[in-house]
This record gives sequence, C-alpha cells and structure tokens, in this order.
Amino acid sequence: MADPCHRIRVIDSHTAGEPTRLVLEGGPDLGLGPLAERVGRFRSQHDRFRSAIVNEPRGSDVMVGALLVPPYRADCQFGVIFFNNVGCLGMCGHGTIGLVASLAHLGRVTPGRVRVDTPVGAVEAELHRNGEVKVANVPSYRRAQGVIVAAPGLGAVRGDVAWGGNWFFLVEDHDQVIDRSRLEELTDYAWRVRQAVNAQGFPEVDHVELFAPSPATGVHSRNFVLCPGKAYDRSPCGTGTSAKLACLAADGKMAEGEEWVQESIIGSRFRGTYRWLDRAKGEVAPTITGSAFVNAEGVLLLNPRDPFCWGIGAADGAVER
Ligand code: PYC
Repeated sequence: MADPCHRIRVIDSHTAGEPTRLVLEGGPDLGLGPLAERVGRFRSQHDRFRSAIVNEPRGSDVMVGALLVPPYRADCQFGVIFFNNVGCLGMCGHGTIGLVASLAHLGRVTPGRVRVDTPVGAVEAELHRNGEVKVANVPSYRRAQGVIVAAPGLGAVRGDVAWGGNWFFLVEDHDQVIDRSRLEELTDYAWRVRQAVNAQGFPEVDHVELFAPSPATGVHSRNFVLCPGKAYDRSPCGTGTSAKLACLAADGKMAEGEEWVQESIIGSRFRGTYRWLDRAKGEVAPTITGSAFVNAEGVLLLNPRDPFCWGIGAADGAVER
C-alpha cells in the first residue's frame, strides 16, 4: 500500500531553553514575493500547516516554528517565517539564533555573517567560533511611554509599548515576584495586563514583559515574557530584549555600545547592545547574543487518516501538498 503520509523534514533546537522547530522540506509553496506578502499567504491559506508543526500532538504550546524559505531581499542568504501555537510572529530572536545553529549543524553556514530575510525586515546574524550567535535585529523603538491601563482584577498598571520585531508591553512597576515558582500567577497577571492593553488602544500588542532586578551578579534584569498563545518564553526573548533596549536608550539609562545582560525566568541569558539609528525618532539598532543547541533531526508525518493530523483543535481535512 502506498504511504499516504506527507513528510516534513525538521530540525529542533532550543535557545536558552526556548524551542525552535525549523522546517527544512515539505512546507507549502508561498511563492517568491516579499516575505511580508508570503506570511500573509501562509496565514490565510496554510494555517493548518502551522498548527500541524507546532501544536500537540507533535509539538506543544511553547514550540516556535520556523519555515525556511528563499529570501526576497537580494542581500539575504535565507528567508524565514516564524510562527507559534496561535499564529505568525514578525521576527523571533531566539528563533534566529536557533536557525543559525541549525544551519551550522547542517553545514549550511560557517562562522561569519549571514543575512536573513523576515516579514518585518532583514536581520544579520554572526555565528561565532564558540557557537554563540549575535543577531543584529530590525530597528526597534518605543511607541508610547507610561501607558496606564486598568487591568481586570489588578487595577492600574503602567508600562511602555515598544517594537522589537514584535509588539510588547513592558512593565517594570508591578507587585509581582519574578520567580520560576510563580509561573501560574505571572501568566495570569500578564494575561490580564494584555487584555487591558489591547482594549485600551493598542490592539497590536501581543507580548507582555515583566521586569525585575536579578539576584545574579553581572545580570542587569530578569524578565517574564508572556507570548501571544499564553506560553511563557523560556528564553529572555530576543525581540522583547530589543524592545527593552529601545526603552533604556530612550530613557538615557544605557549608553550606546554598553552591554545589557537579560536573564529569563528560567535563568538563561542573552547579552544585548544597541546603537542609535535616529535619536529624534528614538530608533535603535539592537543586537542580541545567545546560544542554541540542536536536539533533534526528524521527519514529521502528516497522515490524512489521523484525526489530529493538523493538531488538536485545528480544522481537519485533506493533507496540503
Ligand atoms: O526570542 O524574539 C524572541 C521570541 C519571541 C517569541 C518567543 N521568543
């Protein structure tokens, strides 16, 4: 009997604890236009594919997918579309580090620079000989400072709205203890804050970041980052750290070229720097440095007879080829 399964070649990695599943072969054909257009097609025509890759039973809420595609920008060597359990991401810092580590594992990149096209702009990654990856992220900026929202059950919460490749609401001023033993409480708090931010004029904000000092020497801050699908980021979040750097720069709290060590809720770390692109607009060019480790190479099978072929909760139907 002919094998009815559609096969998808993937490579899994984690960056500072946060997983990335890179789709190498078997993904949908999205054409060759700009990635901002291709991600639109991915969203509207291939959402079941997204769900099949990252959702249960093959994945989990925390899994971030990365679809490797040909770049559109002539100066890029690779293109990528990032996605999670509920939709697509603009950029993904931990995912880009995972992408480069995975490509290095496959022998497709060597130490040095590589440019990657994404739906929100080109990023440049530098693979170091020790395996670390430094990502020069898209221009980042603060859109609104000291926004006060009335979060259900919490009262007034103040934070900044900033872009780092995704939209963030960054909260420093809160009564939460940022500790791994409090994941449920932190998730509940951040989710309520997100609801209020969305309801009060910032519908595009889908990530909430809570900050606190870290007890660790040499670490500037610890964060808890709640992602759009209610999973928390195990890494310090590359795009979230970029948004943080933009706020620090705008507040004059960190100098150009200085290093910021951002710790995640599980204790993993990214190092960040920035340089000014446009002081008047508050626009900075952030860099994020971290490490990723490949932990699986595999082939996913999409079996049309499997009632959960497209992931639990996804629409069922024929396998897309
Ligand atoms: O590292 O940018 C990031 C990221 C976004 C969502 C999860 N990780």
